[in-house]
Amino acid sequence: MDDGLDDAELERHLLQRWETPHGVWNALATVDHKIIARRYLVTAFVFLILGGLLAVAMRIQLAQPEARILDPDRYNQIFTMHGSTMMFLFAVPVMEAMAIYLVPLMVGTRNIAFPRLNAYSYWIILVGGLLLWISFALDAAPDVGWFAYVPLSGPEYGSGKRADIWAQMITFTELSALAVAVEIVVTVFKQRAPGMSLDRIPLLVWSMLVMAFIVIMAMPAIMFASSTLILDRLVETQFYNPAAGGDVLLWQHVFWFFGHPEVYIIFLPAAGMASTIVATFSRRTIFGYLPLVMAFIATGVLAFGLWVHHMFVVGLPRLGEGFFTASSMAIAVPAGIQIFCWLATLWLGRPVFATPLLFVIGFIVTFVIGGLTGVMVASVPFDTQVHDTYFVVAHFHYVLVGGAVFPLLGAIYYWFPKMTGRMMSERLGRWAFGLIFLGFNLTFFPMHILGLLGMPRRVYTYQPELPWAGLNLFISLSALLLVSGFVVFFIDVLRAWRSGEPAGPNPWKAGTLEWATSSPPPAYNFRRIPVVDACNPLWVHPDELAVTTGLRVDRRELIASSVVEALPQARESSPRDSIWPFWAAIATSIMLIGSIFTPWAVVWGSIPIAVTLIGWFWPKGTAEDTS
Ligand code: HEM
Ligand SMILES: [Cu+2]
Repeated sequence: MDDGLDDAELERHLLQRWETPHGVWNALATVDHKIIARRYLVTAFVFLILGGLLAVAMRIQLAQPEARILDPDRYNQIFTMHGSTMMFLFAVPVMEAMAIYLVPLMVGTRNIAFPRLNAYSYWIILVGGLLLWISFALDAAPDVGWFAYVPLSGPEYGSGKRADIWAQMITFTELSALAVAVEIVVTVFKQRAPGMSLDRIPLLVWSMLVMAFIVIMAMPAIMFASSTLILDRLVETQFYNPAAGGDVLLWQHVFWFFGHPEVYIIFLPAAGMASTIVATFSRRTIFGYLPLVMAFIATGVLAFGLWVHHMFVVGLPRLGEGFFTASSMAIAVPAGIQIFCWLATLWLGRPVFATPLLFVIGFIVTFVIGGLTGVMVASVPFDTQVHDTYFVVAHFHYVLVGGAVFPLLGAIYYWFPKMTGRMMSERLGRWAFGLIFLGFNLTFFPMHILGLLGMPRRVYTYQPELPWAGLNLFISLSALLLVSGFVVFFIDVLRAWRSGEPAGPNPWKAGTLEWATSSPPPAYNFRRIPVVDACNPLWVHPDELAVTTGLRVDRRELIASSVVEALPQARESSPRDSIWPFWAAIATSIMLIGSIFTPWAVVWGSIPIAVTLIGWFWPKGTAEDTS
């Protein structure tokens, strides 16, 4: 028990239980949520860089009419790789990574729920990303767009193994996302520090919780889509073949039933980050905590009622058009509530315009523009006009980059000191923000005009007679400005990681629990689990938080608490490190990659998976197993 121990002794015991020892083997076996989240973050940012380089390649090709730098086939692969990488290997995983790092700290617990599943989920997404990028290196990357419409991706037109690789990459990412979502839900519902009742949960945690529920509801649809696609291609099922009673529109329905909520999987965590940063730098509690939580939940529910707006040009019944236009516009209501609450918080507070807040303000501006064009394309006649043009490319980059990348960069500036113990530079941060904000708008705003001038998306070149050349050159030059902003950001990250100013536990004087422990936090997160009596416990008790005692120190243990009131219910053991999730991920990967080539891989490949799962769950007689 930890009751009688003084701080130093307690720390020694806890480290012995929780710390990941040195060595490659131990690194592969670790289940520490912070280490796994760091891996996720680094991996996701590597994919952002790779996806960004592809964007640069497209912009070089499009800078002039009739350029011959990329041939049409390469260009098809590149825009598919760019979209798929950004959506599946950067945006979703990066939000999951932030959840894996921050949620356990913000709710005041020692590790995430199901930590071995967490380790497994990382290896799975890593292999999925490698699969996609190795196929690109071999000139066999998917070329069917990030939504892989049939029949283009079906057995008749999709050549080679390209579409299969896309479909199986999707399987990897959805598997890992589902695993993380379950971990988040259980961590938030069952592992909150005593006293953190539902109305005291930090807003970021709320947003991650809603995100996790969206993942759980949306991913099965894309799982169905990618699996049936590969079945059609590999064993000649006829899901998408109208001649045999299949239906091509079925693909669009199941894809977008996932694809639209996907946008909110990315946006809601970003809204949580914005809420946190706005409150901290306004030096006051957030204005409208309850409306914000309600808006998050409403967004999560409405997200499932508007997928058909991606399909307006397939010819819908009049009633369907009206319904999906109305539901698409309705989502602007919770978005408006959020923006109102953030502005009110800034207005009523004493805002300090540090880099994280600058990124959030950039986010609000950009996201509002993206929302306005969103309301425009929600109208069927307008959408029919601009469908598949650069207007749409402009719209979704405003919501994706404005709505997710900007707040994410703000969040990195904000939580970097917690993760590494070092501060990033305010001066470089301002430069990065200025260049990225300006570069982004100069790059993407003119795309609206190009779209209205009729330039279609996904074309590898265009004729000089068309009135598009000047704008395209301008856009490509502006993209360089945007890229230079990212370069400044990454330089600052690397510089700060090695030699930034030491941060101390709470450099921003923030109010939530992750700032109640050292930076970076120790392996066990908190010496003693804090007791919470407010939304921002560190603002109410700046000197010392009340803590619980009574957890064992001779094994990994944490507090399980009730869902609503967070009353402590039980001492729960938390799994120790294990190499088996790694082997299970390797076995799963062999099965999934094998099934691109032969259906028998599913049969034979399930045997090694079963073996690794037996190893994973076999009782080892440790204290954690027997409690
Ligand atoms: C960093 C600067 C970026 C630039 C310069 C850029 C540029 C482009 C361009 C030019 C296209 C259209 C290609 C075409 O239709 O021929 C495109 C498509 C796309 N981009 Fe980006 N992009 C950037 C960042 C992002 C980010 C951060 C995301 C997501 C989080 C993203 C998601 C997409 C998607 C989903 C597509 C559609 C791909 C498809 O048509 O299948 N982009 N991008
Ligand atoms: Cu949508």
